[in-house]
Amino acid sequence: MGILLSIWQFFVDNILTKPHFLIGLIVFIGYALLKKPWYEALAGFIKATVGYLILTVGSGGLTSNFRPIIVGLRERFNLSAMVIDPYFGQNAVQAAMEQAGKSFGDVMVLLLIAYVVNILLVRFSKYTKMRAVFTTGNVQIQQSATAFWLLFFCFPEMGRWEILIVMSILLGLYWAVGSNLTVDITQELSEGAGFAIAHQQMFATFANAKIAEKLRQRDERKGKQASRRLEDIELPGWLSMFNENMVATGILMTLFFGIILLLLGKPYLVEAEFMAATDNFFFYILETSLYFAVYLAILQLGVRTFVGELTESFNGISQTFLPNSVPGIDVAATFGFGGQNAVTIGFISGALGQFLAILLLILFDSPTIVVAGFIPLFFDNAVIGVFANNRGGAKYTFILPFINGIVQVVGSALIATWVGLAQYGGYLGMADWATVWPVFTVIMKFLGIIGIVVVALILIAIPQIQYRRNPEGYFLIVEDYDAYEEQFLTPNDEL
Ligand code: ASC
Repeated sequence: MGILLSIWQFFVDNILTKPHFLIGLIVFIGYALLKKPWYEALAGFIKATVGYLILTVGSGGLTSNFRPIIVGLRERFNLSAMVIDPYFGQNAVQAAMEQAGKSFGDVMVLLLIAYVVNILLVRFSKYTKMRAVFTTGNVQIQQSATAFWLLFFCFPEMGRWEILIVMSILLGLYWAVGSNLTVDITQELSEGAGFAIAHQQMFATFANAKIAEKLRQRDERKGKQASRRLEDIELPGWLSMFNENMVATGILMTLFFGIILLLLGKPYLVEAEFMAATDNFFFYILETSLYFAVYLAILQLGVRTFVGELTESFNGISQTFLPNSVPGIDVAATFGFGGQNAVTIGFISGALGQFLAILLLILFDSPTIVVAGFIPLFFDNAVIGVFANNRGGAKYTFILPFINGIVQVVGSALIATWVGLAQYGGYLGMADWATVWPVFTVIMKFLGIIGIVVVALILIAIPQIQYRRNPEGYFLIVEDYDAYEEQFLTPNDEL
């Protein structure tokens, strides 16, 4: 047992929680199963790993550059507030567990069992109807931490093994069901690139994609001219510069971060070592803001580098071990598809929604004040923007992320206050953790053990309902996208 656990620990530390190696390994195995020569499998491994690392440089660059700026608002204005951000959330759970005298050492065991549950559910997709394997280990750890605390809050008396078993089942189900929810919309967005989303806003993304679609259909029924997608709108005159993603991002971010940086003020920025006293404030703002466009371009290059490899090689896995399945990968991969300006607009609309909600919390004297965190602000709202635009058109790219921004703040404030995490300064804050998980927590807190069964049954039922809506197309969309498109997508699905 000891040796097995050490091997597992090695695998978790070096591969499972490093999605670039996991995706590289999946590509290598996929090509090997397709009986490709070893050098092609090796080349695939390298391209996939490098591509994924490029994506990480992009998303990591965005995070490390812009997170301190957003969180700076808290320090600058001396707010004693809770930051909604996955890393702050994880630290808060760890601090809370220490205080409660609980050790979080079991998280690796939990990850193992939940991972196996996830794979088994997809292995038996014929019965479970779950078609996507979650591969984004970095967020799985954050989610395990928060879920652990939520469960501990509902069942403080539960023993170690019981907690581990219940959580593995619930988390394994959440990963498989959530990722499966995004299969169809992601396949349609990427025109069959063969992946789904495995992240922290899968339910929210699905819900917003469907809402956008329904609202567009309603507009059409009312005889209104349907709103076109951003990429199909040719802006006239000087506005035409916004047609180009890099220019649009550069200008919008300079305005957005310009305001925030002005609010922070040069003295604070110098004191907090963001800029040198000798730097010119205007050029500092311009350069900092333009870096947003730089990292976005890097991120999109990364997506282009690895997605093709993954699409092709995963056939090897879906023809053998995991029939009818696709890999669930980081949400940032969707930013390489659809209208590129949707990413930027989704982010800004979401930010406006969050800021409004935070203002309301302050005005209404909420016991918990929230500070926006960059990761929920950007990754959640950008993806909602991308799908709202893809399925509903330009109008909803502005509206839906704005609403989501409000939901993220209010949902996080409510749940974190209730379960006692707010006082530790952070909460995960991503859309599913401000909506779906709080609902699960309420169900379990009030129904006890029966609540666990209810949550599990809800999760198990979701893919069954999806399947029943289109039994012929359900697996076809992952097996053979072209055939699916021909059979099920009418020209009406084009905006
Ligand atoms: C998260 C998280 C990250 C980012 C990254 C986005 O939730 O913890 O580091 O989003 O996965 O690409």
